[in-house]
Amino acid sequence: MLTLAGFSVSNYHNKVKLALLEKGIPFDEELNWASKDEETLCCSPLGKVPFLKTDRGALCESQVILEYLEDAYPQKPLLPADPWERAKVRELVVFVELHLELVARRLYPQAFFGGKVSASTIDRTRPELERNLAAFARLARFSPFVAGDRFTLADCAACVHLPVVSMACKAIWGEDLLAGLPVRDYLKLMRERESVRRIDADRKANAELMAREKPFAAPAA
Ligand SMILES: N[C@@H](CCC(=O)N[C@@H](CS)C(=O)NCC(=O)O)C(=O)O
Repeated sequence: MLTLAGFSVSNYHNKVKLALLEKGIPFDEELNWASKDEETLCCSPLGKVPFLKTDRGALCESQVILEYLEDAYPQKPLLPADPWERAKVRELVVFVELHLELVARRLYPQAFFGGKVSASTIDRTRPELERNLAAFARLARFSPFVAGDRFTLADCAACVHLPVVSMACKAIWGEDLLAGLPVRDYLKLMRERESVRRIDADRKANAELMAREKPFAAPAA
């Protein structure tokens, strides 16, 4: 049995959980608030979540986990068979994470966790995000899924990261920099899926737990 360790407010945790649910792979979940204890570091050396416990050992880094699941559980594939189409799906995952999520992540301490981000970081992040979003608009298909006409690994990433990027922009600038993209309609379509509804319900429950157990960490990413 696979065990997914992490917490359900985490977008990277939810990316992997979505793939597990979509592929119909049985798994358990283990709550881990990105601990830095020895047991966690043995599984995920930076103490980041998620990580996956398997009967062969632990695996960290959400994208590596997703690729492992594709290889080890080929049923209900979330990557197309054609090498070019597979690469285009992976291109979108890398693009969303490297150029949108990781750029917006600089804002999270202030946007979500009651901290402060320097004015210079906020100022330089906005044009960078605007440029990267315009570039993403050229790649993303939204027809109706982010990489085309079927649900893929790119949706596992886009569906969990885009709302967080959007919330961070609104919290910092009072403006959704993603408003020019069809993200609202896309997320509405995603929420028709049982897997996405489960992710949303678990996120809400975990956010309440987080607020109780970690009073200074507001729920967000
Ligand atoms: N590249 C990692 C990113 C994972 C990540 O940043 N997770 C966050 C939670 S959303 C985390 O563990 N943060 C705590 C930390 O960085 O110490 C992946 O794809 O799994």
